[in-house]
Amino acid sequence: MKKTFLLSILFSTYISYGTAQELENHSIPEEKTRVIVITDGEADDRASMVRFLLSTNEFDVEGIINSSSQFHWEGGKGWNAFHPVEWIKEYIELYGKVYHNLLLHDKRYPSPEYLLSKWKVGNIKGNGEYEERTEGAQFIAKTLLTEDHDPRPVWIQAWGGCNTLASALKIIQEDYPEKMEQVADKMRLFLIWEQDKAYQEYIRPNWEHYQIPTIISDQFDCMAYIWNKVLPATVQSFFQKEWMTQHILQGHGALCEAYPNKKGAFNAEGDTPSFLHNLSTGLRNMENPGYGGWGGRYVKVRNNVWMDPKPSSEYNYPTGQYGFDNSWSKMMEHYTDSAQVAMRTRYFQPLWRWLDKVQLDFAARAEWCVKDYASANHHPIINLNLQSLDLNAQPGETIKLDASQSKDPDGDLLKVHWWMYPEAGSYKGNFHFESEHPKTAFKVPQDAHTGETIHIICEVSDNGEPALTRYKRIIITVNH
Ligand SMILES: [Ca+2]
Ligand SMILES: [Ca+2]
Repeated sequence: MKKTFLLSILFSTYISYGTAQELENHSIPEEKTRVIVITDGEADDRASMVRFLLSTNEFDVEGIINSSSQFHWEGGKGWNAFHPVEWIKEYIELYGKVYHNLLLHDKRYPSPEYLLSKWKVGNIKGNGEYEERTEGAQFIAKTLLTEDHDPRPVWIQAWGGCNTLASALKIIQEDYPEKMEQVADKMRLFLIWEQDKAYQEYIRPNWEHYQIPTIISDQFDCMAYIWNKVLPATVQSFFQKEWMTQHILQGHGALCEAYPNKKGAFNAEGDTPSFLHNLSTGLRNMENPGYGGWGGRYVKVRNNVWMDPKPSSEYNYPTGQYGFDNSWSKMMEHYTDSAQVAMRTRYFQPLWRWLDKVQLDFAARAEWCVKDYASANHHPIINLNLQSLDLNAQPGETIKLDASQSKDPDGDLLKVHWWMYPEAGSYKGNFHFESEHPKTAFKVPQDAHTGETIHIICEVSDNGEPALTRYKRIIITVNH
């Protein structure tokens, strides 16, 4: 974060910075996302938990619940073995060892005692078992039934099976049928595949008609065990041994040292996209799974259920359970033909396009475990010239865009990158927009039709180490 004259010449497109005093009126947003994690405790869940705990300054954690999955259950043998439930407690205790240092960087980090109070054991005794009223299921039910007048939804992330969630919803249906609609209004679901039969067997027939926003992800898989087969080489460098060892594993305190890795390299974090979706990056993806963000981009396939955009027209959405056995990712995993590999790379792009920034964000949080505020990096704060991020404009109209008043809490130099995200909007004309200037202008394409939307991303990165990025998304609706 040293700012030298030379640096400001080298980074001629960087803009000037604000001091910490100037930033008092630009403090980090207080509103956090309410989340419940349901995990089957696989090694990659334990890796995800390290990153999750380091991200809890942005969440109100309403539950961390052990569950089984089709892969792991209590009593399962070999690959199906179940990791003892106490691993969650152990990771929270490791978080406790770095908690006071994390507070130096964001006072919103929850105490380890608070997190432990949210840890409960759900349905773990079998693959897809959801009849038992376990403590974890009852805890989820109670959280969803509580009338706390909090308008924020509760995002439920299934890192494992849906059985504990199914059990919770069944309790609600049996004991409080009159509350089902109200509970459904409060819920958002992010499923990492359907990792057991419980979604199809119970949740879909009883709850899907309430139009609960539900993402069933397959593109997560590029962050799981196949990352070194399917990610582009430039992105892979952020997952290889050299990078991971330097930025996460060594010298970053007890929690990062316990990160399950593969001989110093990234192993897998298949479940991580479910909470990347809940980070307040500024991408507004929580408003609509079709907008795209750090947790990927999805399309609506039925009711309010969202799945991955098709790799090609030859792929069809599943009618039943979607998971390991019929996953598109698994079909494409072993492609070697160059056209097929290119298709696979495009398929995963909604997720990997952000992953360099995602890894740098992780690295900064790892530094927060051991460094004081002045020695570490913190996210820039984007200030735009606009009253609203939702604009109406006519074809040919010019919209002035200005991010030059953006600030950085560390006084870092900032670099602005504006770009149009065609897949996120409904305008499908052949039009490209990109700019590296803090002040620029966007001219609405002449062939845009009334009602079509155009998404413009303002991406601001600092020159701290590791560099951090935040975003704003402007959505233009075309009118005449
Ligand atoms: Ca898992
Ligand atoms: Ca910074």
